[in-house]
Amino acid sequence: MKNIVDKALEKYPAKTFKQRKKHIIVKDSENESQDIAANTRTVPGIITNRGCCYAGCKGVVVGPIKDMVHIVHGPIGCSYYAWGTRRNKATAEKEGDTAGENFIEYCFSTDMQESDIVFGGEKKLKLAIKEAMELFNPKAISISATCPVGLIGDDINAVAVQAEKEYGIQVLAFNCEGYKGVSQSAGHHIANNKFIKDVIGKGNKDFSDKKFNINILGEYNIGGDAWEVERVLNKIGYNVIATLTGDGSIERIKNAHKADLNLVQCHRSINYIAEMLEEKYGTPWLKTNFIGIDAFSQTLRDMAIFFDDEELTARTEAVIAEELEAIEGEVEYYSERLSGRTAFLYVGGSRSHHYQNLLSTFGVETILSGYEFAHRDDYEGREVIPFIKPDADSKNIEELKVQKDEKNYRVIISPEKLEELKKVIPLNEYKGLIKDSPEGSIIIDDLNHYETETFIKILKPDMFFSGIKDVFVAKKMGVMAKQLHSYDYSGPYAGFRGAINFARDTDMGVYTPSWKYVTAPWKTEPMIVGNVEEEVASC
Ligand code: CFM
Ligand code: HCA
Repeated sequence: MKNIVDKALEKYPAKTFKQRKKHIIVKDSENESQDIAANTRTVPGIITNRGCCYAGCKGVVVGPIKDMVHIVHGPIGCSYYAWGTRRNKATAEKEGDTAGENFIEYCFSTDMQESDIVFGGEKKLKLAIKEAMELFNPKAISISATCPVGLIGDDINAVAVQAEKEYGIQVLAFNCEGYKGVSQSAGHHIANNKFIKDVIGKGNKDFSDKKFNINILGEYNIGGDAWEVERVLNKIGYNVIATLTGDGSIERIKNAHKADLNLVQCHRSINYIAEMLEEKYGTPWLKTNFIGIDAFSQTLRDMAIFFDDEELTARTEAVIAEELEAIEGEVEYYSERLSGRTAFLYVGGSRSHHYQNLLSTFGVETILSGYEFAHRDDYEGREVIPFIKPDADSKNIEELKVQKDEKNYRVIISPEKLEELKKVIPLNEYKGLIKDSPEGSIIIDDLNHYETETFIKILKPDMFFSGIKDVFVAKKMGVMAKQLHSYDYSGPYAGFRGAINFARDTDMGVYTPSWKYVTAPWKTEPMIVGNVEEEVASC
């Protein structure tokens, strides 16, 4: 009897079967060396859910910075796609050099036409910068390159240097052409390198009157998540210097080297910055999870352990107790209605891990989880980093080497104490998705539409959490489906209150009477794979 994975892939040609099999594992804790193939190019012809390098750079990391004008140099479609869909929210800063400035709702594009592709688009880019300056007078501008820009060789860096001289502002040029690298993750890396080189460290704000200075890295304020996390952190007594990059401010990011601790939420998109900040400025980083009641409480306790301050620890416990008390009744109500159900989680590079805790709070078990573009360390933990072979990204993206900044480097905690702390909290450490996943659950890299359908037919989950490109497939199969990238129109889902928003939305999805009007294909057509009960029993 074939196992579930072999059965699901059996319609593939032999070569594709072999390739895809390496990207799928069934969690088995008896087997300590479960490895997975990741960060490789998608098999041509397969309908992947991945995005491109430009999406990772402009759409994900750079775009949420509110007090900059982000100009996309390329055809209008690239700008339009990245306009507002990600739901990264922002409000203008109340003080500082960019107070009152928020350009997040706008979509700036050079709108390249065929003639620009033939004769070059630099003139149009210069004109776009001039127009942006006249209309908005921003303190900083970003330029993101799309595919044709790289192909025709427009020099966006030269245009940026010239504009800096002309207008006396900072202009950051990102060579994040969509085709570069494997996926969005290449774009994260390009964006991060530039922040380290040209932004962080440029600020000189003094935080010596503040205690517990932190940065939040890899949190993009989708549906207001960062706001909900900050609400709780502020209540405990933390001072957030900068968030990268949700509700982000270029002025704040310039001062990010002043923090005592960096919190790393999305390891995939930001681990480079965390590592480089430690090398350059001595700031340790802590792996956090703001999603899920237990996970968030644990993160708050880990932070208190790091700072080792009696008052802060007491305040942490008091705030956790207060927040839990406020949601107690709803947790109980939704747990009763949702528990015992099963879910598929399929998102970009970190949520499929983070959301497992939130689902389990309400008694929902994750039976399949996958990432679009994570790297092996996101699955297997950071200890595999030295063994990861060079990939397509390595050829295209600069591997930045940073050095100690003698002027700004600080020993925040003695090396001995740091080693002690590493034994109790995840300092500079990420153990990855596999170790935390339920036994027997399926873990998939770069899940595609064909596999989505097949695994739904075999495992029949009660819920499917994913992105816009595949939720409808699941819905038409009669499975409740919800977008976990943009949260559809809802959120925040982070923190204590966010957990209840998530449960309420999921509950609505599960109990809506509309399911009565959908007939799952397996009720009317023969199964494309064998007998479900038999398959599940044999695994
Ligand atoms: Fe990190 Fe993200 Fe994600 Fe991501 Fe994304 Fe996103 Fe995502 Mo969409 S940075 S890896 S590139 S948590 S945009 S906010 S939801 S795929 S799981
Ligand atoms: C991106 C952005 C995206 C897309 C989501 C989706 C997001 O990768 O370009 O496919 O529904 O979160 O908005 O991941």
